[in-house]
Amino acid sequence: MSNTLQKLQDLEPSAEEFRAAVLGGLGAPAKTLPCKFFYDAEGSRLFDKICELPEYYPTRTECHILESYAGEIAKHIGRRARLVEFGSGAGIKIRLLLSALERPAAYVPVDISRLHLLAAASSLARDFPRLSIAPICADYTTPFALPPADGARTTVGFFPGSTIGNFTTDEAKTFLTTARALLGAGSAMIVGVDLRKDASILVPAYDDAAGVTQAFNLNLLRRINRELGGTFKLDQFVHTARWNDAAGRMEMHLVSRCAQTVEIGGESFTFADGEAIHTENSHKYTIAQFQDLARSAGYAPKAVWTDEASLFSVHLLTDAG
Ligand code: AVI
Repeated sequence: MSNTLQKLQDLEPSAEEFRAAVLGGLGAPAKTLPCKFFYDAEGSRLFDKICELPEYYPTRTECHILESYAGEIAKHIGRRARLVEFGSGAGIKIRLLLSALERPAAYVPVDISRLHLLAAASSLARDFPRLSIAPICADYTTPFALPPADGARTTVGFFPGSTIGNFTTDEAKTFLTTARALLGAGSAMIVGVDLRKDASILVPAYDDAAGVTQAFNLNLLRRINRELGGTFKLDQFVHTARWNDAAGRMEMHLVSRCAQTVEIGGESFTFADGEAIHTENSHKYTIAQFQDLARSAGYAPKAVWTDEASLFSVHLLTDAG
């Protein structure tokens, strides 16, 4: 392991937080589970597989945009930048930026999945031996502090993958506002945002023929069984993906195949036949809608890059002061 890889700052969410979220979500009149808990080791592995599916266009389209415009993005950012990535995952997209930047000063990957984070940080440290890497294991929607910005000229947030779409619009505004405060005065932010498009492209992206997204969705129930002593029978739930036009979002649900009762750590939850657990929203924005959202959070939209088919967008925002 390279000595440019700093000690992990570990703020991984506790089992108690997971338990409270699950009991609260399944106890509500319309059952929900927070999508941030998809990403245990198996969920992270399945998500990496989703990113390679032919139907799931966001990852390859965003990578194509980043590859095509990395030089332009690097010019906007300038030399000796410190990059802070929210939800760094496998750390593939950051390589495209780091390779184009002039003498990047540091990289701070922030991710909820500790094993995934450490593996990605070690691999990056091997490939960028002069880069200081300071991993933080945390839920980036909760407060955490950045390490000192030794020698960096500027700090730039990186939030790719359209993960911003997994928030409600209010949550997205709160996230951007909090991130702007964390990154500091004069900072910038690069955000990947999936664009609104026809449901005939969106639905298969969230319900692929190989069943990987189905396994990803159902893995949340497996995680509840393993970590909270749940009794979910996975074959008694069906994965569904729907486009909600009024809300401008894809939704994932797990629908009960029959009337049944599930126990979780001593509590019982009843399901009617056909009752759904809403597990994820994935909002899709127009460019103008997202720029308005960014302005409402104190950012000035500086530039936006898209692919030829206008499937996906990458926005550069700067602190409006
Ligand atoms: C992480 N996030 C942006 C993905 C999305 O597209 O909303 C998660 C995902 N859910 C199903 N497929 C991928």
